[in-house]
Amino acid sequence: MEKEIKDKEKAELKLNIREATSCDATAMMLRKAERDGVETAFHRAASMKACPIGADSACCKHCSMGPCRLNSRDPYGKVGVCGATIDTIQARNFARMVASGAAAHTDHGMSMLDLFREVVTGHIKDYEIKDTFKLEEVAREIGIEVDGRETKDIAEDLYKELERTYTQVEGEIPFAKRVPQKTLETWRKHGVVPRGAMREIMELMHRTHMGVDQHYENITQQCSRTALADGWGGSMVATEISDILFGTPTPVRADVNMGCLKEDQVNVIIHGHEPNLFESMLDSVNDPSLIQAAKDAGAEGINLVGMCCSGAEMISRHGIPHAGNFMSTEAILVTGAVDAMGVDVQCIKQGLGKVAACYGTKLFTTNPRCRIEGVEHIQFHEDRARECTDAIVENAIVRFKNRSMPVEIPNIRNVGIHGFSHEYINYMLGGTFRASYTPLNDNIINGRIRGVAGVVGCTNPRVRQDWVHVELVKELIKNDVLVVQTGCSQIALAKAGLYTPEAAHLAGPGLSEVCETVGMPPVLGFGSCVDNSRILIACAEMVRVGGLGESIADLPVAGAAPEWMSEKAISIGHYFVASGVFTVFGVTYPIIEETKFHKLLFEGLEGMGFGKWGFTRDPYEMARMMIDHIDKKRKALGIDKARERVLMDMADRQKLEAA
Ligand code: BF8
Ligand code: SF4
Repeated sequence: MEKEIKDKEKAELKLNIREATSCDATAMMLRKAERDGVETAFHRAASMKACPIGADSACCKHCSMGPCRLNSRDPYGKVGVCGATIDTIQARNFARMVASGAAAHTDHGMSMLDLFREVVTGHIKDYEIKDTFKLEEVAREIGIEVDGRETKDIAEDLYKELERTYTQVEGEIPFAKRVPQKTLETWRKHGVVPRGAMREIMELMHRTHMGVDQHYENITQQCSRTALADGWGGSMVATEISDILFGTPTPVRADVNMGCLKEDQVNVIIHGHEPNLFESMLDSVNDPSLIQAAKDAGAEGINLVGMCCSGAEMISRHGIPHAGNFMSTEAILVTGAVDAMGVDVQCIKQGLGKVAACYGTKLFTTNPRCRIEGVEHIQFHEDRARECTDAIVENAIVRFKNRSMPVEIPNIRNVGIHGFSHEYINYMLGGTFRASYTPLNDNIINGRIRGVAGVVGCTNPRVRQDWVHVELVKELIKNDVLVVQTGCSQIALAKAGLYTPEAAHLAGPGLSEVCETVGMPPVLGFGSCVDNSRILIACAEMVRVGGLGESIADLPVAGAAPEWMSEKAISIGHYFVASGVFTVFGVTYPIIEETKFHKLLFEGLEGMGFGKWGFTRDPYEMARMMIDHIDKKRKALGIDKARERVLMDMADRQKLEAA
C-alpha cells in the first residue's frame, strides 16, 4: 500500500514537458533526456517542492540559538529566540541576497578591471584596447583630462579612478557623476550614495549578522546603498571596461537556438559570464592549426556557440550564435552534439557534470572561483589565455572523433538583430550628425512611444520557460512600450522571433511607425546581466536630454524580471528600484505580504523618491501594472494625451491557450 502511494506520488510529480517549457528545442531535448534516462533541473524541480518557509523568508539561521522558524500565516505571532521580528528576519535575508548578487557582479567587474590594468601596463599582451573612442568618452565623463593626451596615460588614470568603485572607503563612487542631479540628491538625502563596493558589501554582511541591525528600515538603507554599488559601480565598470577592451556593440545579425549546433563540425560551447574566456576562445577556434586538426579528425570545421550571459555579450559584440538561456544548458548536452563545454562563473548548474558525462561531452571549469566536484579543471590565465582555450578545443576535437552516440540537433534557428548599446541608440535615432536621445524623448513626449520597459533576467523551472518573458514583452510592445533587454530574457525573445525589424507589426501603431522609420526591432537586446548598467545610462541620458522630468523616478519607464531565480536578479531589481524605477518580479517574492518590510519595498520607498517593487506571476497583469505606472508618470509630466491600452481579446487568449 505504502509503495502504491509512493508510486502514485511519483507519477503525480512527473514532469509535464509542455507545461515546463515553451522553448520547442528544449522540450524536444527533455523528451530525449527521458528516453535516455537522464535527469535535468526541470525534473528535479517537478519532484522537489520549493520549501514554503524559505519561500516566504520566514526563517532565520543566522545563529545557533536557531534556526528560528516563524509562521508566515501569522507573521507577528512570534519572534526568534533573540527576539528578532519577522521584519528583521525578512530584511536580513533579502539584504543578504543583495549582498551576494552585488558581490557576484562586482567581483566580475573587478576581474575585468584587473585585466584592463595588466593590458595597460603591458603585462598582458593577448588582449588590447579596442575602443579608444569609448575609453575617452568614459574618462571624460568622470572628469579625467583627455584632450591632447596619449591613450596609455588616459587609460592609466581611468584605471586608478575606476578602482575606487571597489576599494574606496569614503566618498562617492566615480560613476555617481553620471547620475541625474535630482536622483543623486535623493540618494544623498537618504544616505545611500555608494562608497566602494567592498565596503558596502562588508557593512551589509556585518549589519545582517545576529544582534546588529534590527530595524528593517535601516537594513533597507544599506541594502539600497549596496545594490547601487552594483548597478552604478561593479556592473557598470564590467560593461564599460569590456566595451573598451573588446569593442562596443553595434547591431549585428545573428542566430539563436539549438539549431546553431552543427552535426558535421566540432561544437564548442562557452557558458558563463566573463567575456575574457570567450574572447580567447574566439581566437582559438579561428586558429588555422586547430581548424586543420578538426578537419583531420573528419570535421568540416569548429563551431563556437554561446550560452547564458557571456554568450549574450558575444552575440552583441561579434554576432557569435547563441544556443539558449539558463534553463537550456543541460538540455543542449542531450543533443549529443556538444563536443566540449567550457564554463567560468555564475549560473553554472552542478547538474551539468552528470548530463555531460552521460553524453561524453567534455565539460571544463576554468575559473579558480568555480570548481565542480568530478569535473575537470583547466585554469584560465589571462597572461597565457590561449593555453586554456586551445586545450578545450583540442579535447573537443578528440571527442568529435570518438563520437559514439547518435546526434540529434533540434532544427530550430531564429535569426535576429542583436548588439544595441546606449551609444548606438544615440546614433540610431539621432543620426551621425546629431547623435542624441532627443528623438527618443520626442517620440515619448508625442506619444508614439508610450514609455520604455526593461525586461530582463533568468529563466526558472518553477514557471514555464520563456513563456512569461514572451507574453509580457508582446503585451508591452502592443501597447507602444519600447522594450530593452538583457540576459536570458533577451534570448527568450530572440527565440520567439521578436528581434527582427519585421516584428514591428506586433507593436502598436506608434511604436511600429518608429521601428519602421528607423528599421529597428521593437525589442532591443543590450547584452548580459551586467549590461543592465546600459539601461541605467540610457535612463540618465533621457533625463539629461530633457522634457521627461528631472530624475529617473520621473521617467515613464518600468522594469521586470518575470522568471528570475538568482540573487544577482534581486540585486539588479533593487538597484533599479533605488534608482527610481518601478520593478516587477514574477515566480515568487521572498517576503510575506502585509508585513511592514513588504509595505516599505512595495509602497514606502516610492514616497521617499525611489522607485518601488511589484510582484505578479501573470504576464498580462505584469504588463498592466507596468503600463499603468508608465501612464501615471506620463500624466505627472503632462504628456498624457488619451491613450487606450490594447487589451488582449478573447480570440487572442484562445489562440494562446491552444498553442
Ligand atoms: O547573469 S539572466 S540565469 S545567466 S542570473 Fe543567470 Fe539569470 Fe541568466 Fe546571466 Ni543574469
Ligand atoms: Fe533565531 Fe535570532 Fe539566531 Fe536568527 S539570529 S537564528 S532569529 S536567534
